[in-house]
Formats: sequence, structure tokens, C-alpha cells
Amino acid sequence: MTRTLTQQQLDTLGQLVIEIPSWAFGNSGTRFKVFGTPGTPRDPFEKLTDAAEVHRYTGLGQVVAIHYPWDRVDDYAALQRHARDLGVELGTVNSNTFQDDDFKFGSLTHEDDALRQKAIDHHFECIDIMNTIGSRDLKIWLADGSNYPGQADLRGRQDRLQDSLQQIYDRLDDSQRLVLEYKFFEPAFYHTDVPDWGTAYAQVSALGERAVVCLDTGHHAPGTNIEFIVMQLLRLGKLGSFDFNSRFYADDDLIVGAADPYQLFRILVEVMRGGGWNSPDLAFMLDQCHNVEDKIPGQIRSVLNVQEMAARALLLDRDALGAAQRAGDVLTANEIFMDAYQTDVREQLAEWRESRGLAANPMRAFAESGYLSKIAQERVGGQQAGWGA
Ligand code: AOS
Ligand code: ZN
Ligand code: ZN
Repeated sequence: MTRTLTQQQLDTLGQLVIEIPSWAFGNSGTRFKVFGTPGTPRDPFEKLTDAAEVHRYTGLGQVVAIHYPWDRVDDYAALQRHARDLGVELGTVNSNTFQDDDFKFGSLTHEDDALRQKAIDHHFECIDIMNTIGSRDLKIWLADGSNYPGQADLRGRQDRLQDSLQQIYDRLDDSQRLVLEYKFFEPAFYHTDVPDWGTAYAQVSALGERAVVCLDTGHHAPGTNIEFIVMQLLRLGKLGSFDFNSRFYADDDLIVGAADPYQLFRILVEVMRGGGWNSPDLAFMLDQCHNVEDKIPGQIRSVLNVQEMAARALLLDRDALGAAQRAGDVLTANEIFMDAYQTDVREQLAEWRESRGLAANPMRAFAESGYLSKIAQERVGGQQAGWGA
């Protein structure tokens, strides 16, 4: 069956905002090698200049998430002004307690009060930045955990985590949110202090209404039904944001929709079922690294993949699906679901883009713009994706 998006569905699609990570524009790699890319940004201002290219060609990527201290600058108001001059906006501030020797055995969970305070203070600094740039979300991902049974007191660490998060939460104002991201392994391999949505949910629920969970699609054991978790957190009013990416094996941080586009579709169906991308406030963030591909087109491909799957999720005939579900008609229900997933929306989206003054084919338009060779000539000595900060 051929299905096309209605004007109303296109309008809903037009409200999709994707938040792109500043760190996607720096060089990154694995523990084996970091390949440098000519033209890599030399500072956070240049990362924003590159991020704005994604928005220029797609009309998506209006918001850019920053990572502190990777994106350390003297003047955050100037960084926000620079973003706005480029037509984008700074968004989520991501904290970082995973690169400091002091936090080898934990940060917000640390046994040593002085070191735990240092980790809390780091988050206070992030909140100062948020206040300067007018950011809503403080996102916390912790590398805290242990490698060997017996190494750590699992329960004591949960208690200290709760106390640390409470202090951080209390520092936020009424318009700001604390977003806690979970991950079941890495860099710790025996236990992680926030391994799963249940732990994240328990921790944020104890804090208050403005504490929510971030679901990174690469942070689950193989075979996990991620869309079920999306549904449950939305149902509980506790899903605050996504870190979208795709993975084949571990936390691969590959282009969203590259490994398993059907999973992305299923997730977006639950987002629609839960109220859509703007209700409740849900940050559609990407958390990706481009190790071997060019970074700006890597991000353009990513936001287009999200948009395309969002369009297909909008095409799902919910009334017919509901009727088939109620009738116990398993195969018709599945057919209706697959019909939406298998609809090719690319041509319609290209026409729609053109009608909004955007390039029909953003990947090609960017490639033809010559931007990559321009920055390769202009910029020398780009930094890594923040690790050099
Ligand atoms: C780490 O695995 C997480 O996905 C975090 O979101 C982290 O802050 C981000 O990936 C940057 O390294
Ligand atoms: Zn993440
Ligand atoms: Zn991750």
C-alpha cells in the first residue's frame, strides 16, 4: 500500500528538534587509534560553526549539546552568542567526571568525602554554565563502578550517589532538569553504579519532579527490548532525553539508524504513543562519534535518519492497529505495523524540504558546498573530541 504523509503529519514532523553533540565534530577513536581529520575544530567555537552546517542543510539540529570541560571557554555568554549568530542554540550541559585521576574509584559515589565533594562541585560549575547560557538540562553520566567482586560496597555507593545527586538537584532552579543516564557496563566491567533504567528511575524519583532519565540507545545488553523501556519511562513521566546512536556489539556510538533502523522505528512509535516529541519535553539528543567517516556529513546523515523514521512512525495507522489488536488479529496488526515501517518516505521528504527552502538532498548539497576543503585549508592543529581539553 502506498502511504503519504498528510499536511498535519508534515507539520508535526516540522516540530522535530534534534540536539547534536559538540563532541561529534572533534576527532575521536578507539583505544587502538584516533584518526585525525583535516579541518577538525580547534576550539568550541569552531565546533559550533560546524554544527550549524548540519542545521543549514537539514533544518534539523537547532540545538547543540556541550560537554564540560571538553567545551571549556572563558566566556560562555560569548559562546551562546556565537551559536545564535549561526542560527543554533546551546542546549544540554554534559558533566564529565571520567577523566580525572581523583575519580579512579568513583566520583559521586566515592568513599572519600573530599573527592566526592570535588565531583559535586564539578556539577555546580556545570550549573553555573547552564545559568549563563540559559540551558535547561544537566546531563550526568557516571563512569563509577568496580571491576572485581568485593572491590566495592555496592549499597554504600547507592546511598552516597543519592546524597550527591540531591545536592546537585537542589542547586538547580525551577526551570532546570537533572537528567541521569544509565549504562550497564564500561569503563567498569563488574558493576556500574547506574547500570539500568530501574536504578536511574529509583535515583531520580527520590529527587523530585525535575529529575528524569536519559536513555542512550547503545547502553543495553544485546537483545534488550529498548522500546519497552521507552514506553515505561514515558508512562511514568520520567523519560527526559535520548542519546541516539547505533551499535552492533557494545557502546559503538555509530550513526543512529545505521545498525538497526527497525529498532529506531519501534522506539519512535513508542514516542508517538507517549505523546510525541514535544510532549512531554523530550530532548532528542545524538551521542555519536565519527571515527572513520567525515563528521559533518555523519551528523547530517544521522539527523536525516531520525527524521525519516519519525515520518514512518507518524504513518502508522493507529486506529486500524488498535482494531486489529482488540480483535486478536495478530497478523493484521503486524502487517499494519510493518506497512508503516516499510514505507519509503524519502521522495516526499525531499519535496517537503524544498518547499521549506532547504536542499532536497542535504548530503549532496553539503558535499557540493566545498565546506570540508575550506576548513581543511583554514584550520590546522584540531583537537580531539574534547579529550585534550
Ligand atoms: C558514555 O558512554 C555516555 O554515552 C555519555 O553520554 C558520555 O558523556 C558521552 O558519550 C560522551 O563521551
Ligand atoms: Zn550517552
Ligand atoms: Zn555511551
